Formats: sequence, structure tokens, C-alpha cells
Amino acid sequence: MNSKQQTVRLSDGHFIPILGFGTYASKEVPKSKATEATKIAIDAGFRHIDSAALYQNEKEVGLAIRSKIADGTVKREDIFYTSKVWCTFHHPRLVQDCLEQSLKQLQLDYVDLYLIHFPMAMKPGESLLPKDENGKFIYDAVDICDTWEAMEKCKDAGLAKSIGVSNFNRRQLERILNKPGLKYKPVCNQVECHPYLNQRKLLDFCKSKDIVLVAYSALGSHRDKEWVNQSSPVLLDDPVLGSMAKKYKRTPALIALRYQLQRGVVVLAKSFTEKRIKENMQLTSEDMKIIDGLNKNIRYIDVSGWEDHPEFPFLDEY
Ligand code: NAP
Ligand code: WDW
Repeated sequence: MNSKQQTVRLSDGHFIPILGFGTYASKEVPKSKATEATKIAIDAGFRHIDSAALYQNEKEVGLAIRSKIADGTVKREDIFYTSKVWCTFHHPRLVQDCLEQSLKQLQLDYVDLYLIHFPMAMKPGESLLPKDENGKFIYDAVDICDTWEAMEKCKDAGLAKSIGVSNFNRRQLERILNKPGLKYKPVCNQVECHPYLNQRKLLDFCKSKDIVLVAYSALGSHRDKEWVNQSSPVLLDDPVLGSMAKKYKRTPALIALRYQLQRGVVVLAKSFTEKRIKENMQLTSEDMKIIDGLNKNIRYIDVSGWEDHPEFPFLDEY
């Protein structure tokens, strides 16, 4: 399990590892930490890595991936790398530029998954968060369906193996799905998802459309002051998760991650701490090994007595 992570099939035939490594850290964290943490994550067995143009760490994350390829730990095709087009690049003529900039930073030829980071277009230009003199964000009028068509072109150009969306609601997903001339469906919708916002209805809708839901902030987020309300409750301090962790001799983080996997959600976990990166990976490897160990070739449906039929299927090993 450590070398070959469990995956789920996307609607376009590619496979996504069910546990991904989140790479976003707040501004105060030195960028070089992303290289260090991503290398540790790959060594620990993570094969799915999530970043975005917005995070401004793709140079550092790319360096980690390339160094783990160079030292023989992995091959490029073993890694599933996600990037995202930022709001200031929604104009169809800019989408591929944003992806090419990411690839240049990464020094990679393609990303495995390219997402529309957020459904709102903002004014193109130097600033990733363009604001007017009153500090108000400057929006742009680009239809998400037009941005989607540019995403389809990125897939056709081979720059992205799969394409999807992030932070889309049901109505926005339906607008893409119902777009006349739709060439590729979004393979996933990456959204905030954890026990305090479990996204049950969106998950059911996505499942009904063969769209994989990918959970971010599944551990309750990094609580970065720039983005997170500091008075919100700390997920991993939740007493119910705490008592479950005790019951199963695990940690609240592992309970929160396992919760997503068990309901068919692909889950991201960010940590820049070696001990916790390894802890989060244990989840699939250890538990899967234990269950793998239960195999005893017990077949419940007993059709013995029919072995003389030329097509009796159960004489071969498998
Ligand atoms: P997260 O995965 O919810 O968790 C982050 C925090 O939990 C980290 O600060 C980490 O601290 C701590 N942690 C990790 N493992 C732990 C463990 N085993 N025990 C205790 N604490 C643990 O963070 P997130 O950054 O909000 O979300 C994850 C990723 O999703 C991001 O990095 C990004 O790639 C993606 N994301 C996408 C969007 C979007 O709009 N599409 C939005 C937000 C996030 P340490 O680092 O100190 O260990
Ligand atoms: C919309 C969506 C900003 C930032 C952001 C807007 C967004 C992110 C935690 C991890 C994002 C928070 C990384 C910042 C307006 N998504 N991150 O992905």
C-alpha cells in the first residue's frame, strides 16, 4: 500500500489516489518548507499532491516532485498532481496561460488535474486579488461555461490529463453539465468538507453525476488569519472526535480523514510536520494492510457439485 496508493476512477478513465497531500501554508511560512514537506509526503507514500497558482508555491512543490523522481523514489506517472486556474485568469484567452505558467514553475509537462479554483471571475492583471481604492474586490463578467470551454482545450492540448472544478454549488455544476456542446464533464468538485460541514446533499448530487467530491480543510483548515474566522470552533478539539479517537486508538485527525474515505470522498490532508504527515498516511496503509490480512479465500456461494461443467468458473485460482 505504501508504494501503490488506493485510487478511484474518474469519469474520464483516469484514476485519483483517495488521499491527497495539501500544500497551502500561510504567508509567514517560508516557501522552502513546501519542498521539504512534499518530499517527506512522497517518502511517506503520498502520491496525490494538491496545489494552485494562487498558493505561489508551485516552484517549490515542483522541485520536491522532480527530486523524488530523480532519486528513483517515484516516476512521474506515479504522481497525481493537481493545480488550479485562479479567478483573475477566467477569461477563456487566459486559462491556458495560467496553466502554462504553473507548468513552467513546476518544470513539468502536464498536470494530472486542472481545476477552476473558484467560480467567480475577477479582473485580470498583476494582482491575484485585485481591489479598488475602497478595498473591494474587482469582479469580472466571465461566464463559467466559457471558462469551462477553455479548460476543455487544456485537456485536448495534453497539458491537463483531467479537468474539474472547485467551490461550485449544485446550480453551477448543472450549468456546466447542461452546457450545449459539452465535450468533457468535470471529473470532480473540490470543496470544503469536514464533520462541521459534511456536504451531504452536494455529495449525493455529485455521486449521481459521477463527479468525485474532493474534500479540503478536512482537518478543520490551517486557520490562517487571512481566510479563517478565528472565533470558529477548532474541529480537531471536538469532544466527539476525541472520544472516537480514544475508542479506536487513533487520533481525531485520523477519524476525520477516515470519515471521508468511508463515505466515498477523496480527501486532502495538509501538514508540514513530519510526524503528522506520516500519521495521516498511516490511515490507508495500516488499516488496509490489516483488512488485506483477513483474506482466507472463503467463498460464500457454494456451487460445489457443478465442477464437471466445462465452464465451471471457480477451479482456476482467479
Ligand atoms: P487541513 O488539511 O484541514 O489541515 C490543516 C491543519 O491541520 C494543518 O495546519 C496541520 O498542521 C494540521 N494537521 C494535519 N495533520 C494533523 C494531524 N494528524 N494531527 C493534528 N493536526 C494535523 O488544511 P487546509 O490547508 O485547509 O486544506 C488542505 C488542502 O486543501 C490545502 O493545503 C489546499 O491544497 C487545499 N485547499 C483548497 C481550497 C480550494 O479553494 N480549493 C481551499 C482550501 C484548501 P501542521 O502543518 O502544523 O501539521
Ligand atoms: C476563494 C477561494 C480565496 C483561497 C481562496 C477565495 C479560495 C483558497 C486555505 C487554503 C485556497 C485558504 C488554500 C486559501 C476568494 N480558495 N486557500 O485554496
